[in-house]
Amino acid sequence: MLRRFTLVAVPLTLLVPAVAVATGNNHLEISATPQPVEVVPLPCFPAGRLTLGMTNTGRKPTIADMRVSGDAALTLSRHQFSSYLPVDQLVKAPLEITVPRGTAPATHTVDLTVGKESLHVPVVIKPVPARDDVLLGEQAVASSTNGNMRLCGGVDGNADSAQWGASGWHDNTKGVFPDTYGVDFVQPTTIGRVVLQTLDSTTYPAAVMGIRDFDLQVRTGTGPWTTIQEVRANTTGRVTITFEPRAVEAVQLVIHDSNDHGYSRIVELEAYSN
Ligand SMILES: [Ca+2]
Repeated sequence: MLRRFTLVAVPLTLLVPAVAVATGNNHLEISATPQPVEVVPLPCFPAGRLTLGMTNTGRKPTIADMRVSGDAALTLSRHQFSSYLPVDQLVKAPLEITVPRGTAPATHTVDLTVGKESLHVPVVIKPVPARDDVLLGEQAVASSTNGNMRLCGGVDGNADSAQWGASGWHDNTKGVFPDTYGVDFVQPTTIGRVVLQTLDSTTYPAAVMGIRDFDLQVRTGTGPWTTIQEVRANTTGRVTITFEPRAVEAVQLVIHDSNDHGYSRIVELEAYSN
């Protein structure tokens, strides 16, 4: 009798699980923005970016597992999005979508599934855009890349020093030079002007944090690098170098020092035919 009485005395709240696993319930909303999402088939062009969302419209917190799948043409940065879901609160996660160079323009689909709920998001593969800046989106090559930065950050089309953290590049060998950063073209490309935007913001002016000493080099075929120009004691944010246009297969900066003698910081490297 005593034992039975003890069981009855357990507070009712402890018998109800605080968290239930969602298995195809009707109290969950899946969302994704934007729709459609657009993707450009270049190796360093900014990826198509979807924000995935789950909202628990039930009366109790829950845990949900979203399965993320897509057509074979698409490379997805994640295949699952699992989260604890409080009631009536949108929980979000990013999904980056890329496709290989040469992928034909078409509309594909990313499928988001939670239990029996699913959402089919259109993914539009765009033609490669006409570009004045022939480095934009092309394959960047660097001697090293700091773990907080992106290799592609220097050729992603964003030259705004204020967005340096999300859209710039620097090496991973603090205080050790030279560092190199450039692009390998897939076919000979004519350039006659190169523009470097080094870090130059109100907080981090070029004279304090920017690249100071560097060489602009180009390569033709498998031949050795040719130095086009040497720049020394630079303190400006934007440096333009013009020269007799020539067809090259690669372009790079060899950076010998920065104004803080730490990292080689590039917000954007651009090249034009004239
Ligand atoms: Ca950039």
